[in-house]
Amino acid sequence: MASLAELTTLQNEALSLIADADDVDALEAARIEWLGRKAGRITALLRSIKSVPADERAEFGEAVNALKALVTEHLARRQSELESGRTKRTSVDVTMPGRRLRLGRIHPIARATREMVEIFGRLGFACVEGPEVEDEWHNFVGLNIPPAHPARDPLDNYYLSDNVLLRSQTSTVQIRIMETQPPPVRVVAPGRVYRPDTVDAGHSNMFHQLEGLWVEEGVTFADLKSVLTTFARAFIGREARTRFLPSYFPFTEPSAEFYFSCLLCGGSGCPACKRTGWMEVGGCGMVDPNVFEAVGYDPEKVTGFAFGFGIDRSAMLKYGIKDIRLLFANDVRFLRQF
Ligand code: 2U9
Repeated sequence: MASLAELTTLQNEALSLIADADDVDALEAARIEWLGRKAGRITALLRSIKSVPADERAEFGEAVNALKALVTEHLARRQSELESGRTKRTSVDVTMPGRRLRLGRIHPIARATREMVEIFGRLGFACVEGPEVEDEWHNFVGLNIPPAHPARDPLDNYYLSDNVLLRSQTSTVQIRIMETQPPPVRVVAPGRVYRPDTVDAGHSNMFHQLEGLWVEEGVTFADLKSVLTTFARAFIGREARTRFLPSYFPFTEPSAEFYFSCLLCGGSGCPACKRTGWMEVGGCGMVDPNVFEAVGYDPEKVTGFAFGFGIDRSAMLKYGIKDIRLLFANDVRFLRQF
């Protein structure tokens, strides 16, 4: 006769065998081993009850029957687990729609830049890039910006050390191009620039510029107007118009500010253009002869025009973005809209 302690050991053995059965055949084998009618181990215990001494029989019989009930219950539970597992595996609904993939989006700045570069590409401009950490020569001296000029004020620039700063304009790239290759040159230089402005809805201390340069024999201000007007029509729409007002920059002479007819009202006047019908886009002009001298071009032989504007502002106008900080907040709820 098995003792009550032995019954507990048997119970553990039976239950772990059932739990380990990982298919219905293994489970059936476990059932036969423990509850088989002829040679089941619990069946044998049940048969042995009648030969237990009368004073222990009731307790022993109760324990064996409890063991049988427990093992039966575990067998049934494991059986249904295995069956439902099998059902899951075989019931793939091939007609269900696939899980939606979240595609990434092109950032509005990148999208505007690509579009601009593509338009200038059609006009024969190559796209060039240069370093964001620059020296004073490329950021100022080569561009005819003298030492005392307010643009060089240390408080208006991010100086990293004497003579080294984060570029405040992408003109540095055109200077580098002219230093390394002879005319003709027809390039646009998009990229990040840095100025310690106080950040608000319209200003960021890092923003994006696109500057263009065309240097060749016989290039005139008429070519400048033609290129920027063609660009405006491609970027805004066929009906776009341009306007040029006299201005001053150290690196161009003569210089102008250029305006596009308002993107939102088309020129009739609205709050966005302060009812003028025009939006100031950027600056431009004929490259100053001093700039040509600085890079070793002959100002008697070649002429050229240059222009520059903010990509961020153009993207904000085009896509209706009211706060420049949204462009740099990396918030997917905002970025997903583009
Ligand atoms: C070289 C020579 C001249 C590029 C130019 C501007 C005028 C200009 C600003 C407008 C708004 C930049 O985004 S902004 O802050 N740009 O006003 N840029 S002419 O002139 C050059 C460039 C390169 C070698």
